[in-house]
Amino acid sequence: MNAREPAFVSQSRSARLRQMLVSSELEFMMEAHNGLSARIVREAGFKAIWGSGLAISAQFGVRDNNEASWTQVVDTLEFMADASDLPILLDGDTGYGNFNNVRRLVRKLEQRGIAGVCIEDKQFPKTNSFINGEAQPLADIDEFCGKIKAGKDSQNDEHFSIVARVEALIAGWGMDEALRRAEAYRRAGADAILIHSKLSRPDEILEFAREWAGRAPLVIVPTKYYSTPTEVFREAGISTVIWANHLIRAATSAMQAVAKEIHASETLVNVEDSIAAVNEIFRLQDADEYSEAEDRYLSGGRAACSAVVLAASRGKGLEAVTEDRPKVMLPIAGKPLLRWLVDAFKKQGVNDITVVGGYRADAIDTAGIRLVVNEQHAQTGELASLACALDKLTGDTVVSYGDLLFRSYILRDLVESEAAFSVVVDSSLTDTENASVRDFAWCSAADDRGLFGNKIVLRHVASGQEQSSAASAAQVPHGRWVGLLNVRGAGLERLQAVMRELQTRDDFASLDMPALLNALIEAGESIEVQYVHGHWRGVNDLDDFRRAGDFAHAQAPFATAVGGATANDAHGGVQ
Ligand code: SPV
Ligand code: MG
Repeated sequence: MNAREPAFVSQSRSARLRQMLVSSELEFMMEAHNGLSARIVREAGFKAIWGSGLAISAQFGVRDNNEASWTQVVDTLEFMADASDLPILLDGDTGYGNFNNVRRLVRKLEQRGIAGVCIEDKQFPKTNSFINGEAQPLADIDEFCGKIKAGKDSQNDEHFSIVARVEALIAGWGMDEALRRAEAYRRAGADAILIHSKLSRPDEILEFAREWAGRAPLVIVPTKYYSTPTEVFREAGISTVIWANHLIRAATSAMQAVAKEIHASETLVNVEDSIAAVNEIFRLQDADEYSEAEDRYLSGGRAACSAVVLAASRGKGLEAVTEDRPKVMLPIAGKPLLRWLVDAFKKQGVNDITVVGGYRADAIDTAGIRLVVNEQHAQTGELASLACALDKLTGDTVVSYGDLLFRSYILRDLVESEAAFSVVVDSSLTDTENASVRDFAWCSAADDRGLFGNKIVLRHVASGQEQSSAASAAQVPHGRWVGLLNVRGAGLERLQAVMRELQTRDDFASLDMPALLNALIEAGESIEVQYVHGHWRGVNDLDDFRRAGDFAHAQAPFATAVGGATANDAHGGVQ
């Protein structure tokens, strides 16, 4: 049966291994020595993995003499079993001790999802069969049969397989001894016999197979007689061929060549195109699954939250201090304004941050952010900057002015809002005579603590010309939009659609963020209002800039203790 047939794949790993051993087809197992190689074996199409003792010890950098402890081997197998759903047949050397060690090994292997173990009739600690094989002492037959019986008696899973490996040909004891041992091991309960040879021709293996005459499945390891056509094994009635060490050898050659080249040339350019891309490593590690799980399980099941920070302006009234940097890079209490904002976002789990720079974008500190540049910043407004970042956004998004400082609860409450659109409005700012205040907001109701918890929506925000003529507005505003907009779920697509429409307008280049809010409202969107009363600052002029330091200090840990009574905000100090 083909490995990809559903009936085969739905079976347990041990059942699949057993089926391979008893099937009348010639089957193949490929060596793996860690999780990554186990994944690679599966992707290549193999149906089972050989957990090679040689390869596992080699990847640890130790000898194939039981220098790695059996628990270290079993831990490695666990990574392999996690990385690949293929059955794994462990090369269990001599069973790491006597019958009792075999019993414990079998139980531990079953617990870790390993399908079977192969044990060889040598003595612990063993040496690889290809290193002076004739000098290697064989196990006493009865003692080895006891190990097989003990292993079979201790397995809980009826399909777990024990393969008995006959080393008589390796040790030079002859064909009769090999056959005698194989028969004894079969009678002791072995599910298959591995007959090993170190000759470069398959003659003794084929003779053994003839004499054996199918009494139990035969497994071979043609490392030395590799030039034998595979058809010969098929015709000889072999059950399973193990390609025993070829991935560790392939990895070794590749690593040697690449290390040598990089050392000699002191550059990576000569190797980059001939080695796996970093993305290929991520793929083999199943990094995408992690990202999906993150969306499902982190942030209370919310999709990853991103932010766009509008930071293109030099800052009107701040020319004296923004010769060599944009407003967002002004130092406030020891760190740039933008860093305060970025840290505030990160604190709320908003890690994907796109900053739209413009004026002196080269001076923006890009650590932990993605910088995009509005090259037309001198001739365009906020929406043109937002448009530069629009295609970078996926999932829930906060759009923010770059010149904000705020108490952390303001952002926390905003990103926790379930509404497709929500904004923060400061109800302490309704004095339209104050020329330095912009973005006045009118809402469905005034801020009234009696209404706490009631849904209030945005009706309009002063935009463009209105910014300077708000004093003459018929109705007193309910507050000021602070420059934070949260877009959630399907809201993002709708915002992008409204943006596309605005982009067709002749005056798009001059539009500000309030124009977008108003366009959303006109398009029938409901924008939920979260009222605050102070607790934030915008940096709009030199006065703001000077006072921002006190506010920022108050946001730092233990600031009130150190900085004294500086926690008041700029707008009346309501705490
Ligand atoms: C192994 O892969 O560790 C084996 C097979 O035991 S061999 O190295 O050929 O003995
Ligand atoms: Mg081995």
